[in-house]
Amino acid sequence: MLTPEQIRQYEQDGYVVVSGIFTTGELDLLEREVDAIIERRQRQKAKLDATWRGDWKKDLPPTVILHTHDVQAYSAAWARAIVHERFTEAIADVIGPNVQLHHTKAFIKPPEKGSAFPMHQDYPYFPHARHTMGAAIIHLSDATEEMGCFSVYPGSHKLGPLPCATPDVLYLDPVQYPIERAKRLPAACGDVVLFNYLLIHGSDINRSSRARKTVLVQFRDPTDRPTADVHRSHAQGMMLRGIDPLEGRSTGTGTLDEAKPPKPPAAS
Ligand SMILES: O=C(O)CCC(=O)C(=O)O
Repeated sequence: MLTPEQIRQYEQDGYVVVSGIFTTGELDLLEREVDAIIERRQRQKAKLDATWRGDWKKDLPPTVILHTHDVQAYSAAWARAIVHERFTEAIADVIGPNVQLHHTKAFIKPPEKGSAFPMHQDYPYFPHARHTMGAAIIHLSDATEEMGCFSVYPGSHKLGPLPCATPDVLYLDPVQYPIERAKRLPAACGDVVLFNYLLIHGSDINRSSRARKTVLVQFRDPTDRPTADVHRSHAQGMMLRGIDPLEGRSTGTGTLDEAKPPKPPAAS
């Protein structure tokens, strides 16, 4: 699926933008399904705003971002999308043949007031030993600079884990890593951004008149061990492509239990 140049870019820069994975028909359906999930969850009074807390936004206007985890739990179309042949082939091209689900989340940045994300690494939220963890952002709308497109510090994954500005909300010092210095990655509907979880990334406010819609699929090599028992999610450990050579025994969190010996028959 990916060219050697795209694979090299993922290794060198920590991210790559891939086009042509999903058809227009597939994208239309997936967008409708995300809208419907969010509407149903709003009717159920679920708490959907995912705007990050913290001082980083003290000079910004009030904003909101609609969000839900676990799209594959709510929609069969999304369950099919995360095992899509070309989608998982692109991920396999950057982490190897076996691709395991960690979690999914949908984001809708509403027009004019869609929240920014402070610059951060995903690593401290779910640290792993070999750093194979990455994410695929599937764009269900265009994402221009004005719409608060995804933004990165290219090559920053090579810095390794960095200290966070606060102990509870795990973003980086906004003076050292301002969003203004990040490279903007404007995207068209259908583009998929693959990036390593050590890459410094974030995004600006959606100031446009259109909603920015994305679904993020977090993935890993199944033999990469979590180093902390954190961030369990629906269907975590499910294989999206290939096999788990260790049958769930290596990953520790959220995957299959160690095989247990059969219970002895009850005494008669
Ligand atoms: O969608 C974005 O702009 C950023 C999302 C993000 O950084 C995250 O969920 O960790």
